[in-house]
Amino acid sequence: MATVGKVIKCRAAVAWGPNIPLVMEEIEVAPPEANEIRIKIVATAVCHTDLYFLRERGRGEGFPAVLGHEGAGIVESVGPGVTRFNPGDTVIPLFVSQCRDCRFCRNPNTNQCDKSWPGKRLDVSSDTTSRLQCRGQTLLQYMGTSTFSEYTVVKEIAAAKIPDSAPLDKACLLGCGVATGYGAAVNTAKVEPGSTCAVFGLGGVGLAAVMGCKAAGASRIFAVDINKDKFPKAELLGATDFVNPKDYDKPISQVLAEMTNGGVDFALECVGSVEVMRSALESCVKGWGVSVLTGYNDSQDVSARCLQFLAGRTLKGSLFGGYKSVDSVPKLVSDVMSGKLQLDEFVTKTLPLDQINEAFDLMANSEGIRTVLNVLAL
Ligand code: CXF
Ligand code: ZN
Repeated sequence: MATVGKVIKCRAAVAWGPNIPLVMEEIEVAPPEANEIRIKIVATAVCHTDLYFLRERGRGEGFPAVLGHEGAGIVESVGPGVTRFNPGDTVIPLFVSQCRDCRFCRNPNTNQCDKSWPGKRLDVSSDTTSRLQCRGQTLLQYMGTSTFSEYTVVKEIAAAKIPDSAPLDKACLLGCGVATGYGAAVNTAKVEPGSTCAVFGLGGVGLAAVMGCKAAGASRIFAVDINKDKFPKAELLGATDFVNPKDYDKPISQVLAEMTNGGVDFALECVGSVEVMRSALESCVKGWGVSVLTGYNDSQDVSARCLQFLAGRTLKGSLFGGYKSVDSVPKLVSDVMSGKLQLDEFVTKTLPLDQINEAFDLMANSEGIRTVLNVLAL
């Protein structure tokens, strides 16, 4: 390849600061350094965390940056020491890495790789360096992935190799939303056959959680959302009951308790609201109810009465659906290719990368589930 070892000039959507639209810019992408790979992005989608970081977080740090963490593409070149990839491989960049070597990778019960982009900060790749530059400034590599660009560089431990024949315009959703929700149900909650579940929030993560509850054999899946227009898709993916908190003048936990003889076995919070996290916990049945939060908010604390826990409820968190990323994403892709996992319903709009601000507006207005951006670099 003519570009190997050279700086690539390409187009990317740059976030120059909070609460201002992204700007399509020409950026420079340096060659991959040791144990890194440079990827030509083919498709990428906007996740709510991108929107949260840009518009809702309310702090000025972490800019300029290239956002984006639901992407898929082709390896353009590899840095020294790379053993897992060759140029031409089809890959999904991963914001949770899997080095296979650290204490956490060696433990079968967690996916919290110690070499991962640190969960504490949303603004930098894990070693705080960046291969992206624009107008003489370094662009932070958001979540270590920066997929809103024609080219990006990631660590080799932060990419999953997938079949060349995978449909990248859908498989990119496995980089976050679908894996997060589906895995929260099957891996973290460990939903049981015949159980009752409630899924709070019917965006991409929530719908995937509904799919996970169904796949795990739940007998009743309550879909909870303040927007009733979200219910038909939830039904299509397996929800059996629909609850709009706006229709009731009592806490939704009480409504669910009355509908389920005391509360659901499993509750999944897929909104990122601390109030909803508390409701989800309180909606679980005493004795054994498990509540899993997938949403994110770094400015407010989650609170709950001690008695909720003393009565036998458990509150858990799930990052990337608890999946050991490098090992699991190829399996999820093969589930998509065999028809076991349905992604079509999640893609509600397709746009070129340069219309990315429209995709952010759609997400902000809760219109549709995922906008997939086609990245059309030569
Ligand atoms: C995020 C939530 C905030 C931490 C990183 C992962 N989940 C999905 O976008
Ligand atoms: Zn995400």
